Amino acid sequence: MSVKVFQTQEVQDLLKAASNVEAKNGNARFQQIVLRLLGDLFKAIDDLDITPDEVWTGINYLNKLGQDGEAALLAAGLGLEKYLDIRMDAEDKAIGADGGTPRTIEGPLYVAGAKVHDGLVKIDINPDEDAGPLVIHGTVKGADGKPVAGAIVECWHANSKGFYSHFDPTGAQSDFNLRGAVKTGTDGKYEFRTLMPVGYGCPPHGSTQKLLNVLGRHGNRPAHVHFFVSGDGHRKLTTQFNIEGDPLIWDDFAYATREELIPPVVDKTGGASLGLKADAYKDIEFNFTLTPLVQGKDNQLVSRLRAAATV
Ligand code: MBD
Ligand code: FE
Repeated sequence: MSVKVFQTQEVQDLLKAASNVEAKNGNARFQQIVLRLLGDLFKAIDDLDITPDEVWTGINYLNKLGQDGEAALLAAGLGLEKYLDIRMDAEDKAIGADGGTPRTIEGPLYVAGAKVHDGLVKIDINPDEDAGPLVIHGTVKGADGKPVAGAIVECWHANSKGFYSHFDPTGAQSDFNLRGAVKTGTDGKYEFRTLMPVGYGCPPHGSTQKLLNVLGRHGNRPAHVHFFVSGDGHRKLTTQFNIEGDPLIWDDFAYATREELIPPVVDKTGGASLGLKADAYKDIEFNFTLTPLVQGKDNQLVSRLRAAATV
């Protein structure tokens, strides 16, 4: 179709009516956003001459995406979650709130409710033949470089199949396997004794992978470990590190890799005395630098639906 209708009065009136922007009732912010997003969609349909068949393909896709419970996974895969980070980074820079450990996306697989241990916890509950022992440790510091006492470090990661507990399609993992939380003492130190993760892959027959296939993209992440780090007077940090040497390190389908978040992996011995499953183990030291509250507030706290469980 070569005709364009977007700018017509009829279509502009339709957008105003559908979003109800001129009404006294309803949520004004919501109306504004719906007007804009719906308008952008209408305009794209006009500009690109998106056919009715294509529109219905999209509508049906959304139904399937929700059925699969993959909307947040798709948000990561389409770079939307990364985009929110880019915006927060820019805001931090503009107000001088930068300088801490870089943030990177949370992803959709956090589970709230892990028991908080003092300083150190072993988080591998289930045996995993294909995973070797890994110790992750470091210090939580403030912007002044001093240790933060009473900081909470939460960590979660995948097993040797790339599956996370609570979301494992094989049902093989116990609740909170490879998930944990520790509270730092006056030295600011934390430690997780665990097993080496492998990168995650999107469910091969899910809606996210289906869309990625059409785009000619893969749906895999390099091996990584997620963290939330919080402490009194500091903003809560959401970050991850990648496991050095993973071939996908700069080819993450969720775009979470950052130069500063690839710590060295060091070979060590003495694991037996630490209660690890082998004497030889991998050691990763990763220190966190938190940033202070902005005018007394945590301006980077993100509210989103999260899974939760009890221990
Ligand atoms: C993950 O483990 C993850 O971290 C992200 C961002 C998306 C899917 C799975
Ligand atoms: Fe992850």
